[in-house]
Amino acid sequence: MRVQVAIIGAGPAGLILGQLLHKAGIDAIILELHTPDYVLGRIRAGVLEQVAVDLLDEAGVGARMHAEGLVHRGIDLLIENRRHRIDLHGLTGGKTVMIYGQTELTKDIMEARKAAGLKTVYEAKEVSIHDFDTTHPRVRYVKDGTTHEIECDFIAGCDGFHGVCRASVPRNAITNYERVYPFGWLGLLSDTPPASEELIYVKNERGFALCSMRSHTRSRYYLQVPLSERVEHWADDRFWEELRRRLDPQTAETLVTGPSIEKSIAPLRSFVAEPLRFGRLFLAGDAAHIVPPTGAKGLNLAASDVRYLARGLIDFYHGDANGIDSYSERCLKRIWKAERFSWWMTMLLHRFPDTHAFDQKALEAELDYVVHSLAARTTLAENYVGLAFVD
Ligand code: RFL
Ligand code: PHB
Repeated sequence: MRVQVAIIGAGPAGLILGQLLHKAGIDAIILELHTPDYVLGRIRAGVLEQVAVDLLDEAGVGARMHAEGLVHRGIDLLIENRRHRIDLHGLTGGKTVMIYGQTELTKDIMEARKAAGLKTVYEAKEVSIHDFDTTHPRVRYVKDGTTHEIECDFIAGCDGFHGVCRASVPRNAITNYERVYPFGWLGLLSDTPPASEELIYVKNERGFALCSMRSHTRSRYYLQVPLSERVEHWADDRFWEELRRRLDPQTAETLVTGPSIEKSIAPLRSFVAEPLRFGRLFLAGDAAHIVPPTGAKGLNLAASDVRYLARGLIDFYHGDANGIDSYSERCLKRIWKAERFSWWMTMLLHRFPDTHAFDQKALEAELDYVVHSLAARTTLAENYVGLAFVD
């Protein structure tokens, strides 16, 4: 088989890229290791920046998001039992974020692909990529015991942090920057009304917590836990009790609890691979970088990477290679700003096991500064809603 672009991975990066290329008349195939149900079963992101919302509109898959998503104009920081609102809308000249689950977004794009008859191979095993240092790359995979080969012009590595694409690049051609944090997030999803109208980011001496949501009837909560914790040790009652202890009395009092639909622990990590292009192979999304979820940037960065990549590929097929030549550099500028913000939010709001007494005091001062300074709140808001594209 021959296609113009072979996309590896049907997460948000691969699916959005597939849709943008389809709109431009570029022939692409998506190869995904897992089944559609497995992909849809992963409960992940919930917050979309305005630029991601715009991109989904551009890709023609924004209708249900606008109908069912929740537009949020602010977030709360809960520090020492006091809630401080960050007025995202007021501080950014009218920008907002959209609450819409990654699961729903993924479902919308999967359905759009199906309706348009686009090629997706689920349960594509043993994917391997070849000759991407030439103009004739190839991709091989096994489906139902049979080996298949695809010839293409480009390979888009959208296969997440543990994928095969980044791992196929010669070690001396890539530099990895990494920071691992000494804790994880224990997440719980439940069909209960959210604790508050807007998200609450909680700084507490027992550890960080986050009250988020998927709709007016479905909540998502997170607790900072040590890396040694196991999800089996967290019965729902224990989770709710610990969450209440990290909340202010009023929020704890009105918190509606119920059985969990999903519960999982995710470790926190910051990671960037440089560069993002190796001949005819491009890395995008979690395949190229990871942010701790505190800044809600992972999915949004995946969207902004594929925005650059789709534009670059479209220009290439119109005779202009500038976009793909500058892909890595332009993406990395935006990636590092989101990495910085996510790292900063993480440092500010979590409890670190061995913080030096001086650093602890300095962090407390910084937090006080953030909630009381208009300049600091404006900086937080500008980054949270997503930095504008410079081009
Ligand atoms: P994905 O979603 O990991 O998709 C990669 C796909 O590639 C497939 N794959 C392969 N396919 C073929 N062959 C192989 N060898 C393959 N290896 C892997 C995988 O099965 C998968 O389907 O990466 P992508 O598309 O780059 O998307 C990235 C986002 O999923 C991720 O950044 C976000 O979920 C991060 N994130 C958040 N981001 C936000 O913008 N806002 C949020 O509020 C937010 N909250 C979160 C999050 C991530 C979390 N976890 C669990 C890490 C909250 C959490 C708890
Ligand atoms: C979520 O709803 O899953 C979520 C929201 C905000 C974050 C991280 C995760 O910063």
